[in-house]
Amino acid sequence: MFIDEVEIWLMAGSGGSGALTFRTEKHVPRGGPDGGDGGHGGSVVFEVDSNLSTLLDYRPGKKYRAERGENGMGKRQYGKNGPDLVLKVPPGTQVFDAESGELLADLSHVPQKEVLAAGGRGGRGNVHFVTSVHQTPKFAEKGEPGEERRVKLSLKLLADVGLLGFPNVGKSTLLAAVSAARPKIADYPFTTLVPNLGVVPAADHHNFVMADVPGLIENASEGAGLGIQFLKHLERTRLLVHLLDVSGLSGRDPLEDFGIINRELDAFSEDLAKLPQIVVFSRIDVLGDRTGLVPLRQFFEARGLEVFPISAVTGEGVRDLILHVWTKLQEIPKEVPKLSGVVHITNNNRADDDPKHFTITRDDEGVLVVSGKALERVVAMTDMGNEYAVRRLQRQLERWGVFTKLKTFGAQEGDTVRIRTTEFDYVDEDAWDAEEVEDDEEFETDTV
Ligand SMILES: Nc1nc2c(ncn2[C@@H]2O[C@H](COP(=O)(O)OP(=O)(O)OP(=O)(O)O)[C@@H](O)[C@H]2O)c(=O)[nH]1
Ligand SMILES: [Mg+2]
Repeated sequence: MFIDEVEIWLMAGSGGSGALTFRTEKHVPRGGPDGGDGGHGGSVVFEVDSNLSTLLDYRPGKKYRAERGENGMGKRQYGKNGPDLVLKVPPGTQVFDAESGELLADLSHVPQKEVLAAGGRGGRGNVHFVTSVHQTPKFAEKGEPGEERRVKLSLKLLADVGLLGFPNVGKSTLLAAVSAARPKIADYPFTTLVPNLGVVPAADHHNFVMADVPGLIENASEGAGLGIQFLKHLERTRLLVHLLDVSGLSGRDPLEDFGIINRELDAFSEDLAKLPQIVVFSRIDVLGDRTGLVPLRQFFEARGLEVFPISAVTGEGVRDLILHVWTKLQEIPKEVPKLSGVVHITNNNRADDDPKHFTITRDDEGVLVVSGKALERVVAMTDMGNEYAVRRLQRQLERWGVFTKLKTFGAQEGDTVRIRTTEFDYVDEDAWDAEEVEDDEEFETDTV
């Protein structure tokens, strides 16, 4: 068993901005605000797909982005929501926060979907900001940024298919021919001493995992050869590919080999003996005359076993075998590895939703950095190019105690304050124009 791991970025879509528009009608000289809301950004969602066996489709370091929401429009029209980005993963995939190492999700069963990066809320259009005092709000909200996080996907790779056979029949050669695995291959028995796993590309971008284990001989279940210590690897597979050397090079009788190995499987475990088998005649390129294979094939087919003659060296018959294995695998249910069963998605930036919870630090350059999830979100949703929106933000920051706390922290007139990517100069609160505060009364009532 080995572990398939990859680190990727998840970037949810931001919400679309709310619209800043006013009604224009023939007989109404100055219509009221009618800016609609932006659409919500798409989330990044993981979905379990039982046809997958590996995480090979994920490119390390790649950013997987969901689309943003459309902007709102006039006449109170909503922007369209951005579609979710659905990422398919094999059952048994665990998702960890790459920074903290915290387990975010166990994706174990079908159907299962988990949101791992939430899309941003759409910004509200100016219709939402009408108050008794201000009938014509000249600003709208920007969309909320989508959540971004770096995650590590981890999958304990279990083999779907096990290669079975006497030593030297060509098991490792077959694995090397159909996967990127590079097991040792040589013309003597027991070349393979430990199991090798390879990922085999099959049809339609799907793949499966194949295990090559050391060869078996008579009395392996009693310890002969390398014994049966590796059979437990085969026991967890769903299908066995049983290689028989029909070239005559080994001097062994394929029928006898078949019987011996199956008796060893029986002796090892009932579960292993019960697994479906596909019979492969290997090293057929060596045979000049193949008529001898006809009765042999009939023998197996009469027992309901399918036979595939191959040469892993020339490639003859190999693709047919792989496609057949893939078809078979789809008929055999996959047992899902037992995971911890916890599913705790801690994403939501809505979890810590109180803008009064923030911290202040001074960075190396003397900049006062105000951090707090909800607070930063409000700043991100403020259109800094719009003086009305900026004034509203000032009022909000004051209400949440940002300026008071900055003062307590030792902020001096002219200090740079940073919230998220927005910077402004600190102005002593007491110097504020009382009139302006009054003018902004409308904002006292609106909630975030
Ligand atoms: N001509 C021919 N030779 C093959 C073919 N497949 C394997 N061989 C040769 O057979 C020998 C044994 O191949 P391996 O793949 O190491 O056999 P194995 O079953 O993995 O053997 P162990 O690891 O010892 O159990 C090597 O010399 C291979 O080159 C084939 O299709 N045709
Ligand atoms: Mg080998």
